[in-house]
Parts: sequence; structure tokens; C-alpha cells
Amino acid sequence: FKRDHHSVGIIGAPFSKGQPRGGVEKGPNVIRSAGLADKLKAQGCSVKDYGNLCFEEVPGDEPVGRVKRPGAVGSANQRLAHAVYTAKTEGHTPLMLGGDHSLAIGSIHGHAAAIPGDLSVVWVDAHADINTPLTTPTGNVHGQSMSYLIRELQSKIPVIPQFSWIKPCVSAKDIVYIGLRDVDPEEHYILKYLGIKVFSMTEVDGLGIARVMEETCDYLFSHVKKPIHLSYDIDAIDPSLTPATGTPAVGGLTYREGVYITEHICQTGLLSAVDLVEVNPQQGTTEAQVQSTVDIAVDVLLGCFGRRRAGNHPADYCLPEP
Ligand code: 6HN
Ligand code: MN
Ligand code: MN
Ligand code: MN
Repeated sequence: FKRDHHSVGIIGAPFSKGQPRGGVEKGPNVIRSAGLADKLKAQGCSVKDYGNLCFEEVPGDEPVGRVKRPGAVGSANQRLAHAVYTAKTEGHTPLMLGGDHSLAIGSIHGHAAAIPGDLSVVWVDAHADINTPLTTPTGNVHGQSMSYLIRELQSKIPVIPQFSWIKPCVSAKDIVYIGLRDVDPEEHYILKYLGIKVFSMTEVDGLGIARVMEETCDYLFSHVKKPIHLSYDIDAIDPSLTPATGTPAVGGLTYREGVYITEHICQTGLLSAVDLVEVNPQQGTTEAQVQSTVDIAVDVLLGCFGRRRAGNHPADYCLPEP
């Protein structure tokens, strides 16, 4: 294959306590059942499946301020950080299957710990997930993940003992958002205040996805080329296509835009870890809705790891001689 060869390290993270809806913990297994590993192998990847992480029950897990389930979220993410660190240091490109988007805390933390310099983050989502513990309207940590990781925001983050292991490891200038369309006012302020690069659905409409991806890479590569952490929330895609998710928002990416993002990032050669989160089979009302959501999640991931819609063939392929 002419695309750079990935060894994918699949890490299942069946965790749902960063938000209130049950079912999202089934994400890793439904995505696996759709044939992810075999399809990755068929396109030339090697695959190591680390299985699903086990997360501990945390009794008496009372909110700290507005933040719900701090014990469960803190400990799950600490385990995940370790797993991602291990997969990365063993030479794999970690692929974290969620679970809810609070898991990006551990995934990005573990990834950052495993590489020498800084990483950049491409966050594909209808939502910015950048509320602080003091601005969150819901208390759900899946809407706050980025706030714990951004260095420039730490003076605004109160102490949460269960989160004390988290070391902010991402600079605001190394983050690009794509697909936003449901941003809380406080989050919008934070994005402006930190000068974070955002391609909302307005920019996707105005520029087209090809320009958005070109500008994303120009922006991220303007100083040094850092490894990319792609955190992909399935609700970035339009809910007519991916309805089985907990916080759907109308007016999302088309299938083609959603896949184009991954094809473009893959061909940079800098993709270093991936999250695919918020697939919730219990949020679909029909089996077809669940199937469509899962199938699209798989196609997004195949795009990350070398699939081109133009077709692929092994680098050593030879035509059969008559
Ligand atoms: N997601 N902004 C809302 C909140 O609760 O803070 C919604 C978060 C959605 C979370 O996309 O993973
Ligand atoms: Mn999200
Ligand atoms: Mn590092
Ligand atoms: Mn979202």
C-alpha cells in the first residue's frame, strides 16, 4: 500500500458516566461486530486488539460542584490514559472506541505522555466540549473534556480531587475544531478568549470541506509538524445518517464530508491516535438507525487508516499472467 502502514491498537472503553444516557458503553462491541478489525486488515493494516478496559464502580460518587460522577470519570480516564500510553509505546496507533466523549481526557493525556514533544488535536464534533467545571450547564464531563487539557485554561479550573492526576498537555494554538453547531455561550467565549481555530458548520458550508482541511493542515503545520490526535464524535455527522447518539444536533456533516476529513488527515502521515466516541445503540429507534450509525463509524475509521474511495491495492500487487 502506498499509504503509510499503520499498526492499529484498538482499545475498547465501554464507559458512559460522562453523560446520563445508558447504552454508549456498548459502542466498542457494536463497532467491532461490524467487522472493523477484518476490514482494517483487508486494507493492509496490522491490528492488535487490546480488548475492553474494565472500569471500577465508585460508590457514593457525589458531584463536586456541578461536576457529576467525578470518581468514576476520573478513574476510568486514568486507566484509559495508561492503556493509550502502553499501545503507543508498543508502536501502535491507538484507536480508542468509546464510550462517551469524557474519555478524550484519558486518551489525549496518555497519547501526550507517550510522545516526546507536543501533539495537535483535531476535534470533530457538533459540540466544543470545552465547558469548565464552573460553566457547565449540565455537569456532564463529556461536555468539558478539553477544558482539563488546555494549558492556557488552567487558572479557570477549580480543584477536583478525583482529577488531580490530570496534567494539562495541549496548547490552545494546537487545536482545530471542525463541525461545530451547538456551542454554549460560555464555550463560545472560551474559544474566542483562547483564540482557538474553529471551522464550524458555517465555515464548512462557506469554504467547502476541501478548503477546510487544507486550512486545518496549513494552520497546524505552520510551525512544526506535530503528531495529530483525532478525536471524532459521531454526532459531528448529520443525525439523519448517525441517529444512534446521545446528543444529536441537526445540520451536521454529510457522509462525504465526514469521510473526507479522515482521508485528508490520513494522507498527512501525522495521524498518531484516534478516538471514535458517542455511538449509542440504545439511542436508535430502529435497527436500521443503529446499523447506519455503526456502518458510518466504521467507514470513518477505515478512512483514518488508509481507505481511499478511489480504491486501494497492495504495493506488491502483480496482475495475473495468462
Ligand atoms: N459531546 N454543551 C453541552 C454540555 O453538556 O456541556 C453538550 C455536550 C455534548 C457532549 O458532544 O460529547
Ligand atoms: Mn463530543
Ligand atoms: Mn509529551
Ligand atoms: Mn458532540
